[in-house]
Amino acid sequence: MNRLSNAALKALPADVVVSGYDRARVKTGVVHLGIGAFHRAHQAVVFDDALASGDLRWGVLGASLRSPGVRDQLNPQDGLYTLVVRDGSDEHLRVVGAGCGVLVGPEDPVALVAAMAHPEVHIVTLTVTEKGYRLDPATGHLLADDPDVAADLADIAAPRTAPGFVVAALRARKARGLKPFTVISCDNLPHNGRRIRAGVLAMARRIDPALARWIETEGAFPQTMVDRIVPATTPDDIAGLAARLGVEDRGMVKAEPFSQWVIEDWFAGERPDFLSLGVQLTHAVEPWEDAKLRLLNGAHSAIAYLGALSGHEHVHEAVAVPAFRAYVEALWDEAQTTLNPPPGLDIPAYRQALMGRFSNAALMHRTRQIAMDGSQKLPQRLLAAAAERLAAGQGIKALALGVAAWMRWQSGVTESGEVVLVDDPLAAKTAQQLAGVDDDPSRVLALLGLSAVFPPRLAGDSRFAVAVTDAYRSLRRNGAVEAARRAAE
Ligand code: CS2
Repeated sequence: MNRLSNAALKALPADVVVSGYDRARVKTGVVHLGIGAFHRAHQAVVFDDALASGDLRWGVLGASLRSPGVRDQLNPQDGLYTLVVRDGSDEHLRVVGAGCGVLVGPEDPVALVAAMAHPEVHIVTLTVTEKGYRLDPATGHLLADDPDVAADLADIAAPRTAPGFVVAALRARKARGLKPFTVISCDNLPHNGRRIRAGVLAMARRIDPALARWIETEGAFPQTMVDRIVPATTPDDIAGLAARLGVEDRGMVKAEPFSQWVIEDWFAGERPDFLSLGVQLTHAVEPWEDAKLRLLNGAHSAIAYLGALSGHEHVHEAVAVPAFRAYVEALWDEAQTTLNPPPGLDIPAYRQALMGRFSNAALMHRTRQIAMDGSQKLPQRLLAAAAERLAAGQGIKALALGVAAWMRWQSGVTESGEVVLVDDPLAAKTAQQLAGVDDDPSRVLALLGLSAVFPPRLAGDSRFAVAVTDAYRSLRRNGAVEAARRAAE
């Protein structure tokens, strides 16, 4: 079967939305580092809307910093892919044309740096995950002993890391008398802008202090809050879409209708008219980040571990279980007391909308997908709220069960005895902590010793240890569903 391409657009079914702008006239104004499904279903759609509004400066050159997979999906398709928006029985198809090609960093780092240093590029967006920032989680300092960071410091002309590419490209821009681009981190992390800025400045200082000073004064690294549920594409999704389109699209992404992007109003140069594109600009992103991470993502992670342990494969199936639904509400009751909601965010309405989003049966969002990389997710999703509640003398029954469910998942066995992969950068470390430790309180204690996950102050708080141990015991004795029911009482 032919692949999706410019030539194939004319023959697509009439109900597939294709933007009408002239792709041949689009300029590359954005370079995106880490071109996964989330970027394609979120930021790229906003840039596609900017192009469709007639401002042709915002084409996106994608870059993979690791493997050529996405390049091989998109380049043979002229950069085109379909966004499949699903809600219950509704399906809406749109071909996104903002992509101007994909480069693979490790194959030709010099070409990627040159593309980022082009005068028409004004924005560099990133989704490189927590690990991609190369910062020590405990200190926030650049990981100087990371071999890729060391290689970048030795030869910044051919970088390997995300901060390395930003430094190399900003260095080339400074040498050419250009302004810096704005660096917009779109990773689902608190203070994402500050993190990338810290890594970039630390690296630049080691390479050229004058460059670091220029970045410090001229550069812009806004914080952002990003939100859209984008489950991994499956081979069935690709086959189903091919039957609908009459051509094969290996780069498709599927998502829910909801999408939100809040960006700190801090830019170094040109940008699209974000406000008219539905993007919120603000001077205070943190209240948005906290609300999203602690309500949406906190519940997502807790339900992912509880659901996966008890054999619920998808999020919508898990939240259909009355005990899990009640538990999510109890978790939100706890988490919401730690929030300072931004103007315009109505928490009860937000909670109701979230439950609706989790219940979207057409997304088939796997609990095991969300369970991945838990060591990197727990701190901002569950632990920060738990620490704040304890400091205020409040209980943490529901939050503690979420933490205990993550701990229980680290054993790599579900309640029915199925052996599962613990897909996490710290998996070897957690396995080592648990080796030969049999009784429940000792297993909890062993995991609380992981300082990359649990801040020592929280791990050393006996109220926290007791609450998590009780929840862990309840999970082991009663199973996830009954433990959730009790935690919601
Ligand atoms: C999910 C997120 O996989 C996960 O960890 O919780 O990807 C979630 O779907 C998004 O943050 C929603 O914006």
